[in-house]
Amino acid sequence: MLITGGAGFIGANFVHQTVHERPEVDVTVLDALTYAGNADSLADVREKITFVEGDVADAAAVDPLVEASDVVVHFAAESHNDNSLANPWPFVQTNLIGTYTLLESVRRHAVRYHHISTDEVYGDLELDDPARFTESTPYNPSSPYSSTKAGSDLLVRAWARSFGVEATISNCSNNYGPFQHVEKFIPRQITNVLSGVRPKLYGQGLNVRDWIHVDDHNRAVWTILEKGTPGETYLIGADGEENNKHVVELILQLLGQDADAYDLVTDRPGHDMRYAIDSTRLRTELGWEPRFPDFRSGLAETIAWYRDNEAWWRPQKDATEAKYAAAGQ
Ligand code: NAD
Ligand code: TDX
Repeated sequence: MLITGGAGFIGANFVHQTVHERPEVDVTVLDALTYAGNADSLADVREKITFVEGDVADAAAVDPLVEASDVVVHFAAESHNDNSLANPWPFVQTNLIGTYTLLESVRRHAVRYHHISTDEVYGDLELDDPARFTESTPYNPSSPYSSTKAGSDLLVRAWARSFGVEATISNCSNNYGPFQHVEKFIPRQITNVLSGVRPKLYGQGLNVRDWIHVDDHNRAVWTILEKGTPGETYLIGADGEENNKHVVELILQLLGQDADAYDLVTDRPGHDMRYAIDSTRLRTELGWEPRFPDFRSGLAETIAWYRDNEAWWRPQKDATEAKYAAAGQ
């Protein structure tokens, strides 16, 4: 199995899960180790996998690795919306050209491909809209990040239909858990509080995200690999809708602080209001169920991980906060 982006947040958790629960799988990770990739995230499985430092958009690096694999799971991406607003180019390069490069290679070698994507391709919902995203919701992305992810999904659909590439796609909601970069909402606020700094909420904090534990996402990916139908798309979500203000209040409470000890800061331009996933298809057709349905206890476990692993996140923290400070966030 070739896992791209295996030194990032979700990819590293997928590598751990695979090594621990499926020791028969021979894992190779391809990762460019951008600012978001961290080889330390793989330290305790390093001897059980092959690690290759390289770019998914580099056909010469990709092709022999794909040729040697039975299946490719493609996590590698530029993943942060705020960065995509400051400089969209790496998003076009990695998310579009990188996916194109992998697709051409899996086509050439007839290798099974799974594409990791996001619910953000569907745009956003109003707070009072009872609708949730399904596999048939039209694409309507808002940001450079989500538009390049949407474009990459469409490349996969076209390569499956036109060239018969054996590909599946999953679109998942917001993940939380260990090894997530401190630029992202939940780790940023946890590590702020652990550093004696007040959490920062964009706008009024009313935007809603549909949270899922990263291990539940990754078990769903394995379910799709084993039981999914090539050419199909599956939405992954665990009914975890929460507004940002409530998440910050919960983090403060769990860390023994006053629930209102946060700051409101400049909003994200074009900020999507609400995401919500209807994962009925994955549950009924493939039999997947989340193992972390309780957000509060999953969050408490995640807080404990950041408390216990300061050596992992501390080196990223100052540079990340300097970027936010320059943007008034
Ligand atoms: P991340 O930013 O933590 O990790 C991305 C990884 O990809 C890093 O290790 C980085 O070094 C690597 N990478 C970046 N550019 C590369 C390139 N050109 N070549 C090789 N490697 C490269 O991201 P994440 O949060 O783990 O997201 C992983 C995937 O899941 C992405 O495709 C993302 O769109 C998708 N996704 C994320 C979420 C979420 O909540 N984080 C939700 C749904 C879907
Ligand atoms: O400091 C902050 N304050 C704040 O209020 C940060 C960093 C974020 N926010 C808000 C913005 C969003 O409403 O919190 C919410 C979550 O923000 P992010 O962690 O940046 O995630 P989001 O933009 O929702 O995108 C995430 O989920 C879908 C991932 O980063 C994507 O890769 C994934 O596709």
